[in-house]
Amino acid sequence: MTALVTGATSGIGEACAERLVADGGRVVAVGRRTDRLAALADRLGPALQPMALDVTDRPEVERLLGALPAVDLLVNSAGMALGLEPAPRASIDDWDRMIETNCRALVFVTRLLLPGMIARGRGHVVNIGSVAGSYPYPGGNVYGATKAFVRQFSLAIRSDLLGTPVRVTDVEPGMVETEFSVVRFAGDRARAGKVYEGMQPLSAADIADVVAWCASRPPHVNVNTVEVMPVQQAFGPFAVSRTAG
Ligand code: NDP
Ligand code: 8X3
Repeated sequence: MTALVTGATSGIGEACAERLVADGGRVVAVGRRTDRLAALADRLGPALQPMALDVTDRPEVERLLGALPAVDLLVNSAGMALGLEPAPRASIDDWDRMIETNCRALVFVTRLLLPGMIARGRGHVVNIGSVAGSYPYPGGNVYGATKAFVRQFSLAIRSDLLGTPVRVTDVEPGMVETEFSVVRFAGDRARAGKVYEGMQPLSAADIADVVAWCASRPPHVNVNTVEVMPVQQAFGPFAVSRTAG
């Protein structure tokens, strides 16, 4: 089994790479930070092939993925939230980067790998969506919308792939302690740490466990969507404004 894991230099993608190698697979690990990729390769040995790549660089994505050997499992984990500002004050550049990474890059990478999977009669795409794609929260505006896109794209390509053995799954986590909040808050580790203070978030390994479970079902089983939260996270009531306007 050969997997391509994007976002493998940190968090959920890194944990997926570790888990898939531990389970006996080979992993092509994609990320921009070459020092992280080198450390991962040192740690996981020859089963891990590092691939320094910015998934938003479409010509590079086409060049490098076009030269790949057969990929059986694609885990699209590269992604981010940037900022938590309400829409009228949010950075348009941040919005642009989220859309570019979480949506455009994800669909291009997927599109490039699907024909090979179909031709070989074997393949599985696991996208890392988010509960933010189903449940809106203040400041989650474009981030949540990108994850709703990932959810719908995942379901939609299931329709397109009917009649082929290729499987598609959207794994939608709640709070997972990774570098996610550090990135969201532009490197402010103190603010990021507060997100998980006083509660037990999911770990990246918890999500890797879900991904590994989805990927190891018998070939006739497609897990469409998995939503998973920490026990200490749930839903809020509708917000109601009682001021005029
Ligand atoms: P991390 O910040 O720890 O990891 C993000 C990964 O994405 C890094 O490896 C980063 O690598 C990679 N990445 C970002 N941009 C690019 C790019 N342009 N090209 C290649 N790689 C890129 O966060 P998580 O592991 O938590 O996030 C992984 C996914 O999980 C994201 O899609 C996120 O939205 C989703 N998610 C996270 C949740 C959480 O609470 N943590 C909950 C729900 C979903 P590098 O910088 O080296 O390129
Ligand atoms: C990350 C989960 O709730 O921080 O996608 O948006 S949340």
